[in-house]
Amino acid sequence: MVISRSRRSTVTANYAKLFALSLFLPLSAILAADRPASAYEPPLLLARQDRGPQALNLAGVYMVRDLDPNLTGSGVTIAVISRSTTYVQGQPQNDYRPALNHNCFANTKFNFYDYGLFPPGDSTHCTAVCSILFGQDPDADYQDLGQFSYEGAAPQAKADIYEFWYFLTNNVFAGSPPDARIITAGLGTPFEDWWTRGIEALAERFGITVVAGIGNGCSACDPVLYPGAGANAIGVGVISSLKNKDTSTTLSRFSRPCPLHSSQGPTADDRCKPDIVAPGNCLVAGHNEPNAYQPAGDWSSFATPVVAGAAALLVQKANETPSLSPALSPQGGNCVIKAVLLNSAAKLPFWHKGLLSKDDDHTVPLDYIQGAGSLDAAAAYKQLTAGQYPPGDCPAVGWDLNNLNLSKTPANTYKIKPAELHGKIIAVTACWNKHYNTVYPFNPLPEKDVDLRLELWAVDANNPDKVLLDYSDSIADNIEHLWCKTDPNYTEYEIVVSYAAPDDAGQPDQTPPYSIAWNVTDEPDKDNPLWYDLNDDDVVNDADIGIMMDNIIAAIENPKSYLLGDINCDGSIDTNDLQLLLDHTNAPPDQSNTFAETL
Ligand SMILES: [Ca+2]
Ligand SMILES: [Ca+2]
Ligand SMILES: [Ca+2]
Ligand SMILES: [Ca+2]
Repeated sequence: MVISRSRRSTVTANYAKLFALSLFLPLSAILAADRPASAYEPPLLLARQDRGPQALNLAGVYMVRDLDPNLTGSGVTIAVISRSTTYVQGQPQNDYRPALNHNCFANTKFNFYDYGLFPPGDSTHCTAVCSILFGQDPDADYQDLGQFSYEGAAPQAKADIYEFWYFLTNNVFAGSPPDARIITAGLGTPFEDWWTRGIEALAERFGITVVAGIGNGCSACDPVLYPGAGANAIGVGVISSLKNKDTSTTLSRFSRPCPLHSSQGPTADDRCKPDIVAPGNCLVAGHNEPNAYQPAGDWSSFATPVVAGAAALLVQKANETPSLSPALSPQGGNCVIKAVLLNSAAKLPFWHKGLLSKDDDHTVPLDYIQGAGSLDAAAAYKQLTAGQYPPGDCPAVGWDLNNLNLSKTPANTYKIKPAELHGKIIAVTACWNKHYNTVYPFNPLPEKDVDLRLELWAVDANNPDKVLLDYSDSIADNIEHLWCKTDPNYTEYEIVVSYAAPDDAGQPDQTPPYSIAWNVTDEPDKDNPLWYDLNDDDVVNDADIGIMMDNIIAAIENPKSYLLGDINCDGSIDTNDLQLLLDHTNAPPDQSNTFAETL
Protein backbone atom coordinates (compact mmCIF):
# COMPACT_ATOMS: atom_id res chain seq x y z
CA MET A 1 0.00 0.00 0.00
CA VAL A 2 1.37 3.41 -0.96
CA ILE A 3 1.06 5.93 1.84
CA SER A 4 0.35 9.45 0.60
CA ARG A 5 2.22 12.45 1.96
CA SER A 6 -0.77 13.68 3.93
CA ARG A 7 -1.38 10.26 5.40
CA ARG A 8 2.32 9.87 6.22
CA SER A 9 2.22 13.17 8.12
CA THR A 10 -0.87 11.95 10.01
CA VAL A 11 0.95 8.79 11.00
CA THR A 12 4.00 10.80 12.04
CA ALA A 13 1.87 13.11 14.16
CA ASN A 14 0.32 10.12 15.85
CA TYR A 15 3.74 8.70 16.68
CA ALA A 16 4.69 12.07 18.20
CA LYS A 17 1.65 11.99 20.43
CA LEU A 18 2.45 8.46 21.47
CA PHE A 19 5.92 9.54 22.44
CA ALA A 20 4.58 12.50 24.37
CA LEU A 21 2.34 10.20 26.33
CA SER A 22 5.28 7.91 27.19
CA LEU A 23 3.28 4.98 26.07
CA PHE A 24 4.65 1.52 26.42
CA LEU A 25 2.60 -0.11 23.70
CA PRO A 26 4.43 -1.80 20.82
CA LEU A 27 4.55 0.70 18.01
CA SER A 28 4.54 -2.11 15.49
CA ALA A 29 0.84 -2.52 16.27
CA ILE A 30 0.13 0.83 14.65
CA LEU A 31 1.56 -0.38 11.37
CA ALA A 32 -1.28 -2.86 11.12
CA ALA A 33 -3.57 -2.75 8.15
CA ASP A 34 -6.70 -0.65 8.41
CA ARG A 35 -9.86 -2.55 9.11
CA PRO A 36 -13.11 -1.86 7.33
CA ALA A 37 -15.69 -1.10 9.97
CA SER A 38 -18.35 -2.32 7.56
CA ALA A 39 -17.09 -5.89 8.03
CA TYR A 40 -19.62 -6.16 10.83
CA GLU A 41 -23.24 -5.13 10.74
CA PRO A 42 -25.43 -5.78 13.76
CA PRO A 43 -28.89 -7.10 12.86
CA LEU A 44 -30.63 -3.79 13.45
CA LEU A 45 -28.46 -2.10 10.84
CA LEU A 46 -29.37 -4.54 8.09
CA ALA A 47 -31.40 -2.57 5.62
CA ARG A 48 -34.65 -3.74 4.09
CA GLN A 49 -34.39 -2.14 0.70
CA ASP A 50 -38.04 -2.66 -0.22
CA ARG A 51 -39.32 0.07 2.07
CA GLY A 52 -38.13 3.32 3.50
CA PRO A 53 -37.09 5.61 5.01
CA GLN A 54 -34.42 3.29 6.36
CA ALA A 55 -34.11 5.35 9.54
CA LEU A 56 -37.50 3.92 10.56
CA ASN A 57 -36.12 0.45 9.93
CA LEU A 58 -33.07 1.09 12.11
CA ALA A 59 -35.29 2.49 14.87
CA GLY A 60 -37.34 -0.74 14.86
CA VAL A 61 -40.57 0.86 13.62
CA TYR A 62 -41.01 -1.54 10.69
CA MET A 63 -40.23 -4.42 13.01
CA VAL A 64 -43.15 -3.37 15.22
CA ARG A 65 -45.39 -3.36 12.19
CA ASP A 66 -44.11 -6.82 11.24
CA LEU A 67 -44.80 -8.05 14.79
CA ASP A 68 -48.28 -6.52 14.78
CA PRO A 69 -49.42 -5.57 11.24
CA ASN A 70 -52.54 -3.98 12.72
CA LEU A 71 -50.39 -1.14 14.06
CA THR A 72 -50.57 1.68 11.51
CA GLY A 73 -51.48 4.59 13.78
CA SER A 74 -55.18 3.96 13.17
CA GLY A 75 -57.38 5.65 15.78
CA VAL A 76 -54.49 7.82 17.06
CA THR A 77 -54.31 11.58 16.60
CA ILE A 78 -50.91 13.29 16.47
CA ALA A 79 -50.79 17.07 16.95
CA VAL A 80 -47.91 18.44 14.86
CA ILE A 81 -46.82 21.97 15.81
CA SER A 82 -45.41 23.73 12.77
CA ARG A 83 -43.89 27.18 12.53
CA SER A 84 -44.77 29.44 9.58
CA THR A 85 -41.80 29.69 7.24
CA THR A 86 -42.23 33.41 6.54
CA TYR A 87 -42.65 36.25 9.01
CA VAL A 88 -43.38 39.86 7.94
CA GLN A 89 -42.93 42.44 10.70
CA GLY A 90 -43.18 39.62 13.24
CA GLN A 91 -46.43 38.34 11.76
CA PRO A 92 -46.48 34.66 10.70
CA GLN A 93 -47.61 34.35 7.08
CA ASN A 94 -49.41 31.01 7.49
CA ASP A 95 -47.02 28.99 5.30
CA TYR A 96 -46.78 26.12 7.78
CA ARG A 97 -48.52 23.23 6.01
CA PRO A 98 -47.15 20.11 4.30
CA ALA A 99 -47.23 20.02 0.49
CA LEU A 100 -50.57 18.30 0.13
CA ASN A 101 -50.09 17.51 -3.54
CA HIS A 102 -47.28 15.08 -2.75
CA ASN A 103 -48.12 11.49 -3.65
CA CYS A 104 -47.26 10.21 -0.16
CA PHE A 105 -50.09 12.26 1.40
CA ALA A 106 -52.82 10.97 -0.95
CA ASN A 107 -54.56 9.09 1.86
CA THR A 108 -53.51 11.11 4.93
CA LYS A 109 -56.32 12.43 7.13
CA PHE A 110 -55.19 16.06 7.69
CA ASN A 111 -56.86 18.75 9.77
CA PHE A 112 -55.42 22.26 9.94
CA TYR A 113 -55.57 24.76 12.78
CA ASP A 114 -54.60 28.39 12.08
CA TYR A 115 -56.02 31.92 12.20
CA GLY A 116 -56.82 31.98 8.50
CA LEU A 117 -55.63 35.59 8.19
CA PHE A 118 -53.51 34.73 5.17
CA PRO A 119 -53.92 32.09 2.48
CA PRO A 120 -52.28 28.88 3.73
CA GLY A 121 -48.90 28.03 2.26
CA ASP A 122 -46.51 25.08 2.31
CA SER A 123 -43.50 24.51 4.53
CA THR A 124 -40.54 22.38 3.47
CA HIS A 125 -39.89 21.51 7.11
CA CYS A 126 -43.48 20.45 7.79
CA THR A 127 -43.60 18.47 4.53
CA ALA A 128 -40.56 16.50 5.68
CA VAL A 129 -41.88 15.92 9.21
CA CYS A 130 -45.31 14.84 7.98
CA SER A 131 -43.86 12.43 5.42
CA ILE A 132 -41.86 10.67 8.19
CA LEU A 133 -45.01 10.44 10.30
CA PHE A 134 -47.86 9.92 7.83
CA GLY A 135 -46.40 9.31 4.33
CA GLN A 136 -47.50 6.33 2.25
CA ASP A 137 -46.44 5.76 -1.35
CA PRO A 138 -46.06 2.21 -2.67
CA ASP A 139 -44.51 3.49 -5.92
CA ALA A 140 -41.81 5.75 -4.50
CA ASP A 141 -38.61 6.14 -6.46
CA TYR A 142 -35.27 7.66 -5.55
CA GLN A 143 -32.17 8.00 -7.68
CA ASP A 144 -29.76 5.71 -5.85
CA LEU A 145 -32.31 3.37 -4.34
CA GLY A 146 -34.62 2.67 -7.25
CA GLN A 147 -38.25 1.84 -6.57
CA PHE A 148 -39.42 1.21 -3.03
CA SER A 149 -42.46 1.52 -0.82
CA TYR A 150 -42.44 4.75 1.20
CA GLU A 151 -44.00 4.09 4.61
CA GLY A 152 -44.17 6.71 7.32
CA ALA A 153 -44.17 5.59 10.96
CA ALA A 154 -47.93 5.86 11.50
CA PRO A 155 -49.54 6.36 8.06
CA GLN A 156 -53.12 5.88 9.24
CA ALA A 157 -52.91 8.23 12.20
CA LYS A 158 -55.01 11.38 12.12
CA ALA A 159 -52.78 14.36 11.35
CA ASP A 160 -53.77 17.55 13.17
CA ILE A 161 -51.38 20.30 12.05
CA TYR A 162 -51.26 23.43 14.22
CA GLU A 163 -49.71 26.72 13.18
CA PHE A 164 -47.26 27.50 15.99
CA TRP A 165 -48.68 30.86 17.15
CA TYR A 166 -52.23 29.63 16.84
CA PHE A 167 -51.33 26.66 19.07
CA LEU A 168 -49.66 28.95 21.59
CA THR A 169 -52.60 31.31 21.94
CA ASN A 170 -55.51 28.92 21.45
CA ASN A 171 -54.22 25.89 23.30
CA VAL A 172 -51.20 26.64 25.48
CA PHE A 173 -52.22 30.07 26.80
CA ALA A 174 -55.81 28.91 27.26
CA GLY A 175 -54.71 25.69 28.95
CA SER A 176 -56.82 23.82 26.43
CA PRO A 177 -55.33 20.50 25.28
CA PRO A 178 -55.45 19.50 21.62
CA ASP A 179 -57.63 16.47 20.93
CA ALA A 180 -54.55 14.25 20.62
CA ARG A 181 -52.54 11.83 22.76
CA ILE A 182 -49.27 13.00 21.21
CA ILE A 183 -47.91 16.49 20.59
CA THR A 184 -44.78 16.74 18.48
CA ALA A 185 -42.65 19.76 17.64
CA GLY A 186 -39.40 20.06 15.71
CA LEU A 187 -38.76 23.53 17.10
CA GLY A 188 -37.64 25.14 20.30
CA THR A 189 -36.01 27.96 22.20
CA PRO A 190 -32.78 27.95 24.27
CA PHE A 191 -34.57 29.31 27.32
CA GLU A 192 -37.60 28.16 29.24
CA ASP A 193 -40.51 30.49 28.45
CA TRP A 194 -44.18 30.80 29.41
CA TRP A 195 -45.24 28.72 26.42
CA THR A 196 -42.69 25.95 26.98
CA ARG A 197 -43.88 25.70 30.60
CA GLY A 198 -47.47 25.81 29.34
CA ILE A 199 -46.76 22.75 27.18
CA GLU A 200 -45.23 21.05 30.25
CA ALA A 201 -48.43 21.86 32.11
CA LEU A 202 -50.54 20.27 29.34
CA ALA A 203 -48.43 17.10 29.55
CA GLU A 204 -48.85 16.97 33.32
CA ARG A 205 -52.55 17.86 33.52
CA PHE A 206 -53.77 15.65 30.70
CA GLY A 207 -51.14 12.88 30.45
CA ILE A 208 -50.27 13.87 26.87
CA THR A 209 -46.97 12.64 25.44
CA VAL A 210 -44.89 15.59 24.22
CA VAL A 211 -42.05 14.71 21.82
CA ALA A 212 -39.75 17.57 20.80
CA GLY A 213 -36.34 18.02 19.19
CA ILE A 214 -33.42 18.88 21.45
CA GLY A 215 -31.44 21.00 18.96
CA ASN A 216 -28.67 20.61 16.46
CA GLY A 217 -25.50 20.79 18.49
CA CYS A 218 -22.47 23.07 18.51
CA SER A 219 -22.32 23.54 14.74
CA ALA A 220 -25.74 25.19 14.90
CA CYS A 221 -24.80 27.01 18.13
CA ASP A 222 -27.74 25.45 19.93
CA PRO A 223 -27.91 24.48 23.58
CA VAL A 224 -30.70 22.04 24.47
CA LEU A 225 -33.97 23.54 23.32
CA TYR A 226 -37.29 23.86 25.15
CA PRO A 227 -39.90 22.39 25.15
CA GLY A 228 -37.78 19.25 24.41
CA ALA A 229 -35.56 20.17 27.36
CA GLY A 230 -38.60 20.47 29.62
CA ALA A 231 -38.96 18.01 32.48
CA ASN A 232 -42.24 16.43 31.31
CA ALA A 233 -41.36 16.21 27.60
CA ILE A 234 -39.40 13.58 25.71
CA GLY A 235 -36.40 15.47 24.26
CA VAL A 236 -35.02 13.82 21.12
CA GLY A 237 -31.42 13.99 19.87
CA VAL A 238 -30.21 12.88 16.45
CA ILE A 239 -27.88 10.02 15.54
CA SER A 240 -25.47 10.98 12.76
CA SER A 241 -25.31 9.15 9.46
CA LEU A 242 -22.06 7.38 8.66
CA LYS A 243 -19.82 9.60 6.56
CA ASN A 244 -19.92 8.27 3.03
CA LYS A 245 -20.20 9.64 -0.49
CA ASP A 246 -22.86 7.07 -1.32
CA THR A 247 -26.32 8.44 -0.46
CA SER A 248 -27.84 5.00 -0.05
CA THR A 249 -25.23 4.33 2.67
CA THR A 250 -25.83 7.59 4.54
CA LEU A 251 -29.57 6.89 4.45
CA SER A 252 -29.27 3.39 5.85
CA ARG A 253 -26.27 3.33 8.19
CA PHE A 254 -25.89 5.45 11.30
CA SER A 255 -23.30 5.86 14.02
CA ARG A 256 -23.86 7.82 17.24
CA PRO A 257 -25.15 11.24 18.20
CA CYS A 258 -22.25 13.66 18.41
CA PRO A 259 -22.14 17.06 20.16
CA LEU A 260 -21.50 18.82 16.85
CA HIS A 261 -24.89 17.78 15.48
CA SER A 262 -27.05 16.92 18.48
CA SER A 263 -27.28 19.28 21.43
CA GLN A 264 -25.92 18.03 24.71
CA GLY A 265 -27.14 18.33 28.25
CA PRO A 266 -27.36 18.96 31.06
CA THR A 267 -29.90 21.77 31.20
CA ALA A 268 -29.15 25.00 33.07
CA ASP A 269 -30.85 23.47 36.12
CA ASP A 270 -28.70 20.33 35.83
CA ARG A 271 -31.20 17.87 34.41
CA CYS A 272 -30.20 15.20 31.90
CA LYS A 273 -31.22 15.87 28.33
CA PRO A 274 -31.85 14.57 25.71
CA ASP A 275 -34.04 11.67 26.83
CA ILE A 276 -33.57 9.50 23.74
CA VAL A 277 -31.90 9.63 20.32
CA ALA A 278 -32.93 8.40 16.88
CA PRO A 279 -31.65 8.63 13.32
CA GLY A 280 -32.95 11.71 11.50
CA ASN A 281 -31.58 11.41 7.98
CA CYS A 282 -34.76 10.04 6.46
CA LEU A 283 -35.79 10.21 2.86
CA VAL A 284 -38.57 12.79 3.00
CA ALA A 285 -41.15 14.18 0.60
CA GLY A 286 -39.81 16.96 -1.60
CA HIS A 287 -41.59 20.27 -1.47
CA ASN A 288 -42.10 21.07 -5.15
CA GLU A 289 -42.72 17.82 -7.03
CA PRO A 290 -45.45 15.32 -6.11
CA ASN A 291 -43.12 12.36 -6.60
CA ALA A 292 -39.82 13.86 -5.36
CA TYR A 293 -37.93 12.57 -2.32
CA GLN A 294 -34.78 13.94 -0.74
CA PRO A 295 -32.54 13.16 2.27
CA ALA A 296 -33.57 15.15 5.34
CA GLY A 297 -30.05 15.42 6.83
CA ASP A 298 -28.86 14.81 10.39
CA TRP A 299 -31.21 17.19 12.21
CA SER A 300 -33.01 16.57 15.47
CA SER A 301 -36.19 17.96 13.86
CA PHE A 302 -36.38 14.79 11.78
CA ALA A 303 -35.35 12.36 14.51
CA THR A 304 -38.31 13.74 16.49
CA PRO A 305 -41.11 12.34 14.24
CA VAL A 306 -39.34 8.98 14.25
CA VAL A 307 -39.84 8.86 18.04
CA ALA A 308 -43.31 10.44 17.90
CA GLY A 309 -44.39 7.88 15.27
CA ALA A 310 -43.14 5.01 17.44
CA ALA A 311 -45.05 6.49 20.38
CA ALA A 312 -48.19 6.59 18.21
CA LEU A 313 -47.93 2.85 17.58
CA LEU A 314 -47.63 2.24 21.34
CA VAL A 315 -50.66 4.47 21.96
CA GLN A 316 -52.67 2.55 19.35
CA LYS A 317 -51.75 -0.74 21.03
CA ALA A 318 -52.82 0.67 24.40
CA ASN A 319 -56.07 1.93 22.79
CA GLU A 320 -56.89 -1.53 21.58
CA THR A 321 -55.81 -3.50 24.68
CA PRO A 322 -57.83 -2.80 27.85
CA SER A 323 -55.09 -4.07 30.18
CA LEU A 324 -52.68 -1.47 28.71
CA SER A 325 -55.08 1.45 29.16
CA PRO A 326 -53.07 3.08 32.02
CA ALA A 327 -50.67 4.16 29.26
CA LEU A 328 -53.48 6.49 28.15
CA SER A 329 -54.39 7.75 31.59
CA PRO A 330 -54.77 11.53 32.00
CA GLN A 331 -52.96 10.94 35.30
CA GLY A 332 -49.49 9.92 34.16
CA GLY A 333 -50.13 8.08 30.88
CA ASN A 334 -47.32 10.13 29.33
CA CYS A 335 -44.99 8.77 32.02
CA VAL A 336 -45.79 5.19 30.98
CA ILE A 337 -44.97 5.94 27.33
CA LYS A 338 -41.78 7.75 28.37
CA ALA A 339 -40.64 5.00 30.76
CA VAL A 340 -41.33 2.33 28.12
CA LEU A 341 -39.48 4.18 25.31
CA LEU A 342 -36.48 5.07 27.47
CA ASN A 343 -36.10 1.77 29.25
CA SER A 344 -36.11 -0.20 25.99
CA ALA A 345 -33.70 2.15 24.19
CA ALA A 346 -30.51 0.52 22.91
CA LYS A 347 -27.26 1.73 24.42
CA LEU A 348 -24.88 2.88 21.68
CA PRO A 349 -21.11 2.53 22.17
CA PHE A 350 -19.70 4.79 24.90
CA TRP A 351 -23.06 5.30 26.62
CA HIS A 352 -22.38 6.40 30.17
CA LYS A 353 -24.08 8.41 32.86
CA GLY A 354 -23.22 12.11 33.07
CA LEU A 355 -19.51 12.81 32.99
CA LEU A 356 -17.00 10.19 31.89
CA SER A 357 -15.92 9.37 35.45
CA LYS A 358 -18.07 7.03 37.52
CA ASP A 359 -18.22 9.46 40.43
CA ASP A 360 -21.58 10.89 39.34
CA ASP A 361 -23.21 7.64 38.16
CA HIS A 362 -25.61 7.44 41.12
CA THR A 363 -26.76 11.04 40.80
CA VAL A 364 -26.92 11.54 37.02
CA PRO A 365 -29.35 9.08 35.44
CA LEU A 366 -28.66 9.48 31.69
CA ASP A 367 -25.94 10.11 29.11
CA TYR A 368 -25.58 13.81 28.23
CA ILE A 369 -25.60 13.05 24.49
CA GLN A 370 -27.45 9.74 24.11
CA GLY A 371 -30.02 10.13 26.87
CA ALA A 372 -31.27 6.63 27.66
CA GLY A 373 -30.00 5.42 24.26
CA SER A 374 -31.23 4.86 20.73
CA LEU A 375 -34.94 4.34 20.05
CA ASP A 376 -35.73 0.64 19.64
CA ALA A 377 -39.43 0.65 18.80
CA ALA A 378 -39.67 -3.15 18.68
CA ALA A 379 -38.17 -3.45 22.16
CA ALA A 380 -40.54 -0.71 23.33
CA TYR A 381 -43.48 -2.65 21.92
CA LYS A 382 -42.34 -5.76 23.81
CA GLN A 383 -41.79 -3.70 26.96
CA LEU A 384 -45.30 -2.24 26.78
CA THR A 385 -47.10 -5.46 25.87
CA ALA A 386 -45.29 -7.34 28.66
CA GLY A 387 -47.93 -5.63 30.77
CA GLN A 388 -48.56 -3.81 34.00
CA TYR A 389 -47.71 -5.47 37.32
CA PRO A 390 -48.28 -4.15 40.83
CA PRO A 391 -45.49 -4.30 43.43
CA GLY A 392 -44.66 -7.84 44.56
CA ASP A 393 -43.56 -10.84 42.50
CA CYS A 394 -43.24 -9.78 38.85
CA PRO A 395 -41.98 -11.24 35.58
CA ALA A 396 -38.56 -10.17 34.30
CA VAL A 397 -40.12 -7.58 31.96
CA GLY A 398 -42.98 -5.26 32.85
CA TRP A 399 -44.10 -1.81 33.96
CA ASP A 400 -46.35 -0.11 36.45
CA LEU A 401 -48.13 3.21 37.01
CA ASN A 402 -48.49 3.82 40.72
CA ASN A 403 -48.19 6.26 43.63
CA LEU A 404 -46.32 6.40 46.90
CA ASN A 405 -47.81 7.68 50.11
CA LEU A 406 -45.54 9.02 52.84
CA SER A 407 -47.36 7.36 55.73
CA LYS A 408 -48.80 4.20 54.11
CA THR A 409 -46.48 3.12 51.29
CA PRO A 410 -43.26 5.19 51.24
CA ALA A 411 -41.66 2.54 49.01
CA ASN A 412 -42.77 -0.04 46.44
CA THR A 413 -40.79 -3.21 45.70
CA TYR A 414 -40.90 -5.16 42.43
CA LYS A 415 -39.30 -8.63 42.72
CA ILE A 416 -37.92 -10.35 39.60
CA LYS A 417 -36.12 -13.62 38.83
CA PRO A 418 -34.38 -13.35 35.45
CA ALA A 419 -34.31 -16.67 33.56
CA GLU A 420 -30.75 -15.99 32.39
CA LEU A 421 -28.03 -14.25 34.36
CA HIS A 422 -24.81 -14.56 32.38
CA GLY A 423 -23.93 -11.44 30.39
CA LYS A 424 -27.23 -9.78 31.25
CA ILE A 425 -28.16 -6.27 32.25
CA ILE A 426 -31.12 -5.24 34.39
CA ALA A 427 -32.52 -1.97 33.04
CA VAL A 428 -34.98 0.06 35.10
CA THR A 429 -36.47 3.48 34.43
CA ALA A 430 -38.80 5.48 36.65
CA CYS A 431 -40.26 8.86 35.71
CA TRP A 432 -42.96 11.22 36.91
CA ASN A 433 -44.25 14.69 36.02
CA LYS A 434 -43.18 17.98 37.54
CA HIS A 435 -45.90 20.44 38.50
CA TYR A 436 -46.67 23.77 36.86
CA ASN A 437 -49.27 26.40 37.52
CA THR A 438 -52.30 25.97 35.27
CA VAL A 439 -52.48 29.61 34.16
CA TYR A 440 -50.11 32.05 32.46
CA PRO A 441 -47.15 32.30 32.95
CA PHE A 442 -47.33 28.64 34.07
CA ASN A 443 -44.71 29.01 36.77
CA PRO A 444 -43.13 25.87 38.22
CA LEU A 445 -44.52 24.65 41.55
CA PRO A 446 -41.45 23.03 43.11
CA GLU A 447 -43.15 22.84 46.50
CA LYS A 448 -45.49 20.23 44.99
CA ASP A 449 -42.73 18.21 43.33
CA VAL A 450 -41.41 14.94 44.69
CA ASP A 451 -37.88 13.53 44.69
CA LEU A 452 -37.86 9.76 44.16
CA ARG A 453 -35.06 7.21 44.33
CA LEU A 454 -34.51 3.89 42.57
CA GLU A 455 -32.58 0.95 44.03
CA LEU A 456 -31.61 -2.50 42.79
CA TRP A 457 -30.98 -5.19 45.40
CA ALA A 458 -29.63 -8.72 44.94
CA VAL A 459 -31.39 -11.25 47.16
CA ASP A 460 -30.20 -14.63 48.38
CA ALA A 461 -33.08 -16.81 49.57
CA ASN A 462 -30.76 -18.44 52.14
CA ASN A 463 -29.31 -15.23 53.50
CA PRO A 464 -31.30 -12.41 55.11
CA ASP A 465 -28.69 -9.83 54.11
CA LYS A 466 -29.53 -8.28 50.76
CA VAL A 467 -26.88 -6.57 48.63
CA LEU A 468 -27.44 -3.11 47.15
CA LEU A 469 -26.15 -3.51 43.60
CA ASP A 470 -26.92 -0.03 42.32
CA TYR A 471 -29.06 3.02 42.90
CA SER A 472 -30.12 6.13 40.98
CA ASP A 473 -31.00 9.27 42.89
CA SER A 474 -30.74 12.61 41.12
CA ILE A 475 -31.85 15.68 43.03
CA ALA A 476 -32.75 17.58 39.85
CA ASP A 477 -34.28 15.07 37.45
CA ASN A 478 -37.79 13.66 37.44
CA ILE A 479 -36.36 10.46 36.03
CA GLU A 480 -34.17 7.75 37.55
CA HIS A 481 -32.45 5.05 35.53
CA LEU A 482 -30.49 1.88 36.30
CA TRP A 483 -28.36 -0.09 33.85
CA CYS A 484 -26.73 -2.73 35.99
CA LYS A 485 -25.01 -6.07 35.31
CA THR A 486 -26.59 -9.08 36.92
CA ASP A 487 -24.54 -10.87 39.57
CA PRO A 488 -24.37 -14.62 38.75
CA ASN A 489 -24.33 -15.32 42.50
CA TYR A 490 -27.89 -14.11 42.80
CA THR A 491 -31.02 -15.29 41.02
CA GLU A 492 -33.49 -12.89 42.64
CA TYR A 493 -33.54 -9.11 42.49
CA GLU A 494 -35.64 -6.40 44.08
CA ILE A 495 -36.32 -3.08 42.40
CA VAL A 496 -37.35 -0.47 44.96
CA VAL A 497 -38.84 2.92 44.19
CA SER A 498 -39.07 5.20 47.21
CA TYR A 499 -39.10 8.77 48.47
CA ALA A 500 -35.50 10.00 48.24
CA ALA A 501 -35.89 11.87 51.53
CA PRO A 502 -38.90 10.54 53.46
CA ASP A 503 -37.98 12.68 56.47
CA ASP A 504 -38.05 15.90 54.43
CA ALA A 505 -41.11 17.87 55.53
CA GLY A 506 -41.24 19.43 52.06
CA GLN A 507 -42.16 16.17 50.36
CA PRO A 508 -45.85 15.71 49.44
CA ASP A 509 -47.88 13.09 51.36
CA GLN A 510 -48.97 11.57 48.09
CA THR A 511 -46.62 11.43 45.10
CA PRO A 512 -47.83 12.20 41.60
CA PRO A 513 -48.23 9.02 39.54
CA TYR A 514 -44.84 7.53 38.73
CA SER A 515 -44.26 5.00 35.99
CA ILE A 516 -41.61 2.35 36.28
CA ALA A 517 -40.45 0.00 33.50
CA TRP A 518 -37.96 -2.83 33.93
CA ASN A 519 -36.44 -5.48 31.69
CA VAL A 520 -33.48 -7.83 31.41
CA THR A 521 -31.36 -7.28 28.33
CA ASP A 522 -27.97 -8.14 26.84
CA GLU A 523 -24.65 -6.47 27.57
CA PRO A 524 -23.45 -4.09 24.82
CA ASP A 525 -21.87 -5.84 21.84
CA LYS A 526 -18.14 -5.12 21.86
CA ASP A 527 -17.82 -6.33 18.25
CA ASN A 528 -19.79 -3.32 17.09
CA PRO A 529 -17.23 -1.34 15.02
CA LEU A 530 -18.58 1.94 16.40
CA TRP A 531 -16.49 1.24 19.52
CA TYR A 532 -13.40 1.68 17.35
CA ASP A 533 -14.46 3.89 14.44
CA LEU A 534 -14.19 7.12 16.40
CA ASN A 535 -14.64 9.48 13.45
CA ASP A 536 -17.65 7.71 11.89
CA ASP A 537 -16.05 7.21 8.48
CA ASP A 538 -16.73 3.47 8.37
CA VAL A 539 -13.05 2.56 8.59
CA VAL A 540 -10.92 1.80 11.65
CA ASN A 541 -7.48 3.23 10.95
CA ASP A 542 -4.80 5.56 12.23
CA ALA A 543 -7.18 8.53 12.03
CA ASP A 544 -9.12 6.85 14.85
CA ILE A 545 -5.90 6.21 16.74
CA GLY A 546 -5.10 9.92 16.41
CA ILE A 547 -8.49 10.82 17.86
CA MET A 548 -8.03 8.38 20.70
CA MET A 549 -4.71 9.94 21.62
CA ASP A 550 -6.14 13.46 21.38
CA ASN A 551 -8.95 12.37 23.66
CA ILE A 552 -6.61 10.77 26.18
CA ILE A 553 -4.91 14.15 26.54
CA ALA A 554 -8.18 16.14 26.44
CA ALA A 555 -9.70 13.91 29.14
CA ILE A 556 -6.82 14.83 31.44
CA GLU A 557 -6.98 18.53 30.59
CA ASN A 558 -10.76 18.87 30.78
CA PRO A 559 -12.50 16.05 32.66
CA LYS A 560 -15.90 17.65 31.98
CA SER A 561 -15.69 17.41 28.19
CA TYR A 562 -17.69 14.74 26.35
CA LEU A 563 -15.14 12.48 24.68
CA LEU A 564 -15.19 9.14 22.92
CA GLY A 565 -12.70 6.42 23.73
CA ASP A 566 -13.55 4.66 27.01
CA ILE A 567 -13.78 1.30 25.25
CA ASN A 568 -13.47 -0.77 28.43
CA CYS A 569 -16.07 1.39 30.21
CA ASP A 570 -14.02 1.96 33.36
CA GLY A 571 -14.72 5.69 33.56
CA SER A 572 -11.47 6.98 32.03
CA ILE A 573 -9.78 7.16 28.63
CA ASP A 574 -6.25 5.86 28.82
CA THR A 575 -3.69 3.50 27.32
CA ASN A 576 -5.81 0.45 28.10
CA ASP A 577 -8.45 1.78 25.74
CA LEU A 578 -5.78 2.61 23.18
CA GLN A 579 -4.56 -0.98 23.34
CA LEU A 580 -8.08 -2.24 22.68
CA LEU A 581 -8.34 0.08 19.68
CA LEU A 582 -4.99 -1.12 18.36
CA ASP A 583 -6.13 -4.72 18.77
CA HIS A 584 -9.11 -3.99 16.55
CA THR A 585 -7.03 -2.13 13.98
CA ASN A 586 -5.05 -5.30 13.44
CA ALA A 587 -7.03 -6.96 10.67
CA PRO A 588 -6.29 -10.20 8.83
CA PRO A 589 -4.36 -9.61 5.58
CA ASP A 590 -7.30 -10.40 3.28
CA GLN A 591 -9.34 -7.59 4.82
CA SER A 592 -6.74 -4.98 3.90
CA ASN A 593 -7.84 -5.41 0.28
CA THR A 594 -11.41 -4.66 1.26
CA PHE A 595 -10.12 -1.54 2.97
CA ALA A 596 -8.99 -0.09 -0.35
CA GLU A 597 -12.46 -0.62 -1.80
CA THR A 598 -14.16 0.83 1.26
CA LEU A 599 -12.32 4.09 0.81
CA1 LIG B 1 -20.35 9.27 34.95
CA1 LIG C 1 -34.11 11.54 43.01
CA1 LIG D 1 -12.66 5.79 11.39
CA1 LIG E 1 -11.20 3.14 29.85
